Amino acid sequence: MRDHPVFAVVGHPNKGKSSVVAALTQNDQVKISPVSGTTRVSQHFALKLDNKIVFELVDTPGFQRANKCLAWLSQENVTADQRPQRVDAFIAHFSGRKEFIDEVELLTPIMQGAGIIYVIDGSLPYSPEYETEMEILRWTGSARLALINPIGGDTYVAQWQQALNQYFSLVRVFDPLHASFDQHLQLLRTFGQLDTHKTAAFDFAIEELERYRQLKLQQAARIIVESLYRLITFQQSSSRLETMAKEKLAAVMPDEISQFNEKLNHMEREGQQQLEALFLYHQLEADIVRLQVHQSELMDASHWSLWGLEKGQLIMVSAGAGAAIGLLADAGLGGASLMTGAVSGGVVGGLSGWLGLDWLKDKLPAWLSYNSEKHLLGPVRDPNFAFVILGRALSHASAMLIRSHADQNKLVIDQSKLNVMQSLALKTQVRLLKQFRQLSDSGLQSKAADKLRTWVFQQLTEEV
Ligand SMILES: Nc1nc2c(ncn2[C@@H]2O[C@H](COP(=O)(O)OP(=O)(O)OP(=O)(O)O)[C@@H](O)[C@H]2O)c(=O)[nH]1
Ligand SMILES: [Mg+2]
Repeated sequence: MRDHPVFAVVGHPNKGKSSVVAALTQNDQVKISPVSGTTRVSQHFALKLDNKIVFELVDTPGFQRANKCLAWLSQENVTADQRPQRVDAFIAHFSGRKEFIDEVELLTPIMQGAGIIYVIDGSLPYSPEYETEMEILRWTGSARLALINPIGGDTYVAQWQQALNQYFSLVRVFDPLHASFDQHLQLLRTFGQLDTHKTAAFDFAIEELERYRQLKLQQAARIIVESLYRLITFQQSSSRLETMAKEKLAAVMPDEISQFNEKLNHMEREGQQQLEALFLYHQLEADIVRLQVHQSELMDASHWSLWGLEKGQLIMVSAGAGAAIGLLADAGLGGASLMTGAVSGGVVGGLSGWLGLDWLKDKLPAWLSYNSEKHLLGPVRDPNFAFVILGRALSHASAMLIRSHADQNKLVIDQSKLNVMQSLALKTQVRLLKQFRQLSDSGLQSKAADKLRTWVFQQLTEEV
């Protein structure tokens, strides 16, 4: 005997039934498509906490022959108390036959004890053809909730409410693609009202879901800071650089840089995927511009300003941190070690130009001799790099946090999020800058790492 509630999500074809199932059970593997008649058989999806099922939703095919079905049910004159048996007789009679294949599929879970969630589209006008479906559902005698899905807007919501109230004890508006986490919880509370034996169990489950959400956000902050650490400390050693004659290094550098970029992107994607798995996304395609550290300018200028801080801002931040000289030296070293053996006039021009200081040029010979002995590329010491990485991570995370599991599109990073690091208060930027440096020096066990995790957690909490 199961001790969790089960609800069958039913309705007309193509009204977002599967979308409701995907959103509420946080399962991106429910089949959803604009093609009517996508769901052909009933399929159970469970929401689990700690491997324990909280509730189950049954995704069902839409009604195809509601009129004929009701006509069959009404052939015999039965009193209201006998109607559920009549529905059972319908299932028994047509089971295994082609004639009412969809109706049999969708009515079976209901007659096995599932509550009913009836989904309609609130952007289309109400019409009496739905009365047949609602009447059949009434015949089952099961507890019934109607969900108005405002697929293309809420123009007809009020009209629908009037009609639905006559057939359903509870009527709610729920948009499976855009509902917030709180709206999910509210709806679950309504499920609890539908099944009065389970109200307390649902209230408990809702508390647990909220607690889990917090734990997951903390875990997300850990993943983001860990990924940040790996990226800002990443070094690529190259035997090729060791063995190759100095004169020939210039020829292999583009290839080395491109490998370096490959690895950076790979590491970043790994962090994103850990986060996606944490929030139960299994097949997310993220549309996010690639990280690119260039040989000539360290990084494409447009990407820099998109993800991190503007040039001017960074110089201000460095000065504010009281670390201007140290940072510039670091940036210089980073630039040189990245370009080991292949420093051209362009690089120096780009770097010192970017930092706005010509005196860097004078230091060049010293870095060269120092770094060319290390045969290493990276880590990218440029202080803006950490801002870029964290800005990207937060953008990815928040886009995912507000996403619905019913969403079929690529994960799109909201343009306004791109400037997340630029729009922080100068004080915060300065503090972060210090923490990035400490993180890269002292690692993930450091106080700075803790503080960064707390800050990232706060940012994520504000998103949801
Ligand atoms: N814009 C928008 N589109 C939605 C919403 N809900 C569902 N859709 C889209 O409507 C189409 C049908 O959604 P499904 O969830 O597959 O509908 P269904 O009722 O399960 O359809 P069948 O299985 O074919 O009966 C899909 O393209 C969804 O992305 C919504 O709230 N807003
Ligand atoms: Mg479907």
